[in-house]
Parts: sequence; structure tokens; C-alpha cells
Amino acid sequence: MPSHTAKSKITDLALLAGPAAFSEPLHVGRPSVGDRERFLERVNDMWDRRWFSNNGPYVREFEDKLRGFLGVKHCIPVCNGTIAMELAIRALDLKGEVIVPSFTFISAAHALQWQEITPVFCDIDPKTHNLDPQKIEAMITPRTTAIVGVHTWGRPCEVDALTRIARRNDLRLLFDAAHAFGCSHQGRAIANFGDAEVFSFHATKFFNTFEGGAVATNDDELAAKIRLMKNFGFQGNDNVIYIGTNGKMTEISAIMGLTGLESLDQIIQVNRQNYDLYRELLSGCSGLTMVTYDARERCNFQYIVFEVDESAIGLTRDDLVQLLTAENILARRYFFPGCHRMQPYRSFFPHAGLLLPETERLAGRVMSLPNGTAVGAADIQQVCGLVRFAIDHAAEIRAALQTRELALK
Ligand code: T4K
Repeated sequence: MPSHTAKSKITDLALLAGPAAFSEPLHVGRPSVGDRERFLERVNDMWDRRWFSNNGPYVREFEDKLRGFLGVKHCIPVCNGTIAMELAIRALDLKGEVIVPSFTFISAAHALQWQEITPVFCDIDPKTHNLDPQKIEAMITPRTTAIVGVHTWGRPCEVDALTRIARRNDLRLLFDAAHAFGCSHQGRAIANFGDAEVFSFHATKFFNTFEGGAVATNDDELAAKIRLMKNFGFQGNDNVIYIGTNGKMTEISAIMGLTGLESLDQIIQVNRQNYDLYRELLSGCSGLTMVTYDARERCNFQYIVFEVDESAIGLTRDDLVQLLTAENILARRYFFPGCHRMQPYRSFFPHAGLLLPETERLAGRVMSLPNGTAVGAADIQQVCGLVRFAIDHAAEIRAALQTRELALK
């Protein structure tokens, strides 16, 4: 809950020595959770059974429920989304180079590089924030083996265009669906596209199992390989028939997942209400553009994302994030500065940015605000009130920040 009311002058801002609007931090990634009693009942049962890992009854039940929910043949739960991606990459036998966006979380690039595959960063479409299909073919070389699309903010990639490009060039197609659990493309659940789709059920995601992830696929052979690989390649007790790793999901994670699935509709409802409130309260702020979702598709409404146009507002995205953070509103700059500007990729490809103008531009403008069941209407009113106050007093604030920056030099 907000602890302090409206600001009337710029020195009321916490950044300029006023009191913070929130006494406790308001997070972007505060987990949304299901029913505590139901969770604890299952935990007690697990405790009594003394079965904590290794494809236990809750993991098996979770897998069944995921398959049913997503309408996909296989959805294999694993310990996190990054391992899910590594398993899919390895099971598809990818090598050489793989095309990925740079405007995303670092894990897809790392999952490739970890296996000595070069991530080749391709630019995004500024309208969708996803891979720009027009730019992919120019990045394909004789070493390219696959494309990894990311459904950023839960908005599906241009799945059909990517599928055509992959087929035409004999490439594998994977999707990082970490943001897109519960979302659909042309009425079909995300999970069913490409060779495989990879989910993250990390605590900060719309649907979480503390840590966790899954590989979804309709390919039986691929699924069989991944099942072996996530358990050291074991087939039976003493028989290892394949190279593998430890990618297993624990029972307690599966319990969290089963419990969360039962509350999914309510979580989406809260996310949606919050999304609509942000939209209403910040509508008409020229220079702030909110990421929108396709009303014809299913969507989890998890991400509240704005693009900040400095030339229209008079403040940079970083000014706004700094200002909100001082108020204990921990706005985030996902996905600044882009993977190509992080190590080791920055050293490997120092000039990658030349081919990524839209990525660079967006990474400098994007701001994520808190959502989820831990965020209430009063919080959102306070956050939006502050953003509006900042925009209304932009020139004064900028001047004060400049004076402060000079004094700190
Ligand atoms: N692909 C994409 C597109 C992804 O976004 C991600 C993960 C992955 C793949 C990889 O999946 P996993 O291997 O993680 O399953 C966070 C998450 O750690 C990361 O999972 C997520 N993306 C990424 C977008 O966000 P950070 O470094 O920003 O996390 P952190 O610790 O700053 O937490 C974010 C906010 O959430 C903080 O304000 C604190 C709050 N929080 C966090 C946790 C863990 C809570 O309130 N409670 C919690 O339990 O990366």
C-alpha cells in the first residue's frame, strides 16, 4: 500500500529529498500465487510420502494437467526455463549459428553459447517488439541451423512467417515462450508451434513453480529424447543410454504449479483489471505508449510496458525509472541494454549494434511497471499519479536533475 499521498511540488519527490510514496518496495516481479491451504495440503501429503524428486506423483500429475491445459502432446516439466531451452537445443542437435533476438532476457543467448553455438542477433519489429521476419533471411549463413523466436510480453511472434522462413531454409524453429503461458496464436495455445516451445515458470512469471520450466512439443521422438536427457539419460535403474543432465523438476515445484493452475483465471482477471487501470490513468499522456494485446487472443496480461518518448515528455526513460525507484516503485528497464551489449557478446561482436537499430532504440525507451495479484488499485493510482506529476513538471525536474548530476561530478 502507498504510504504517502500526492506530491504538490517537485521537492516532494523522493529523488529530490521528499518522502517516498511507498514504505515497502513495489516490485515488477512479485509472484502471483494460488490458494495457500491447497498448497499446504499437498505439501503435507508430499512430506508423508517422502517423495521429493525424480518424476514423483505430483510432477506426473502436473505434466498431465499442463498437457490438457495447453492441448499439446508433450509438456515436460523441468527445473527452470534456461535448462528447458538448453535441452531443446541439444535434443534438436543444433550447431553452428542460431538466429535470436537481442531484445530479450539473456538466457536464450547463453543457452546457445553454453553449447558453443553462436547466437546471431537479429533486429526486432518496433511495432511488435518481436523478431522482424523481414530481417531474418539476411542473417542466414551456411552455418545457421535454427531460429529462436521469443514471444516477448506474451505477444506471439509472427509464427506463420517464421515457420515459412524456417521451412524454406531447412532450419529448426524454437520459441522461447517464457512470457506466454496461457496465451494463444490464432486461437491455438502457445506450446504448439515450431519444433518445440519453452516455458519458464520462474517466481517472477505470470504462472510460477518457484523455479521451473517446461518443453512443449508435438514431436514424440523429440519428447522422448528430452525425457531421457533431463534425467542423465537413464532408462530404468542402472541403464544410461544417452548423454544427459539433471533437469528434473521437484515435487514441491510441481505442487506450486498444480495449485497455481487452479487459480489461473483469477490471476488473469486481476492482471487484466490492473492493465486496464494503468491504461485508463495514463491515457492521453503523449510520449507514453503502452504495449497492447490482441483482444481476439487469450492473453495473460502480465506485462505493463510503456515506451517513453523523451522528445515528447522532456524526461528520459531512465529519469522516470530513477524517479519511481526513489519512491520505492521498482520499475524495470527490461530488456536494456540488449544481449549484444552484454558479455561475452559485447566482446565477440562489438559492432552488432549497427545491424540492430530498432533493438537499440527500444532498449532505451522501454519501462516495465508492477503487475500481478500483489498490486492493488490504490498502488496503481499512486504510480500513475507520480508518472503524470513527473510529466507535468518535466522541465523543472530535468533542470533539478541536471544540477544534481553536475554537483555529483
Ligand atoms: N526467456 C525469457 C524471455 C525470460 O524473461 C526468462 C526469465 C527466461 C527465458 C529464463 O527463464 P528461467 O531460467 O529464469 O526460468 C528476472 C527473473 O529472474 C528471470 O527469470 C526473468 N526472465 C527476468 C525477466 O526477470 P531479474 O534479474 O530481473 O530478477 P530480480 O531478482 O531482479 O527480480 C525481479 C523483481 O521481482 C524484483 O523487483 C524482485 C521481485 N521478486 C523476485 C523474486 C525472485 C519477488 O518479489 N519475489 C521473488 O521471489 O530476472
